[in-house]
Amino acid sequence: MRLYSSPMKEFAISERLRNLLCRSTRVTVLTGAGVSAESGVPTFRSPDGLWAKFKPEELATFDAFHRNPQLVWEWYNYRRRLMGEVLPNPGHRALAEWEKYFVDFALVTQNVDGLHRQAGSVQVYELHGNIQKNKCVDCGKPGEVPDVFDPENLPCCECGGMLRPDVVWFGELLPESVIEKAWAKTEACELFFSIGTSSVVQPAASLPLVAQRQGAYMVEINPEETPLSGVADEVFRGLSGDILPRITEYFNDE
Ligand code: BJW
Ligand code: ZN
Repeated sequence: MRLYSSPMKEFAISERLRNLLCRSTRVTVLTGAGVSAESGVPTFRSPDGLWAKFKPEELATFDAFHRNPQLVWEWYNYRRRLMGEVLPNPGHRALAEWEKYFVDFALVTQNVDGLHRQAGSVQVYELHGNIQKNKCVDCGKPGEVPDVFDPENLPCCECGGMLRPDVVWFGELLPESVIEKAWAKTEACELFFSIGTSSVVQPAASLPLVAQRQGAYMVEINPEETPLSGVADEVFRGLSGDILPRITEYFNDE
């Protein structure tokens, strides 16, 4: 495994990756919260991340919502407002460029913030949903919630069921068609990047290993070591907003 750290005076990538960037057609990228960190969106598991202040079992499970929907709605409204105010960073913008460059490019994200689309990415597989959307707990239909939150009057669907944020909580299945397509793009790719994720939440954490098992060259970008680091074919130890635009400079622009 090759390891590069950043910031560095001379940015270097392996000959193998340089060649793959020029001749690969099928490239799949998995992103996590770290990609949005430079936009000001808190990550989950960093020392100052969300799970250092809030308990996932009180906020990110269906049981938690069932027990205390007001609390869960307040937390999501707070994060919606925050995510509504931030902008894509150079990492998001670089990945939007990658989609135009590679013939068959898939961007699989665990992020619910919508920043990849905002940066111009089109083919985005949102594994854990989208925080700006809602769905009914009974019929599953999408629904709108009022701008002003009234804790005494929680938002409901036309069928009478409660509305909830359209995100995937612990213990819930990922949207079937999304994970199926993401899995297929992972199995078929020649080059796979795992970027800004702690690689602990399943089934997303399996994707880089699936790609590698199918013969893809697997690259990690993360300032910290993760369970993936030891098995990745190449690791860039740095910030995605710094590393991704530098990798783009190696694309064949003939
Ligand atoms: C930078 C950076 C910069 C910083 N540049 N990098 C036991 C064993 C195995 C599995 C399980 C188990 N018990 C239960 C499970 C299943 C569970 C799971 O995996 N749990 C593990 C935690 C143990 N998974 C599920 O429940 C999933 N469903 C499922 O498996 O269904 C089948 C099933 C059902 C029932 C039982 C068992 C199986 C669903 C998972 C849903 C995850 N939902 C959340 C919340 C989404 C909504 C919301 O936002 O509110 O998704 S949790 C949270 O974690 C969020 C994220 O998408 C997800 C992943 O986090 P991510 O993106 O990796 O962020 P961080 O913070 O962890 O890491 C950030 C990284 O960035 C760090 O490494 C930094 O170093 C780095 N970084 N700045 C680049 N500038
Ligand atoms: Zn309904």
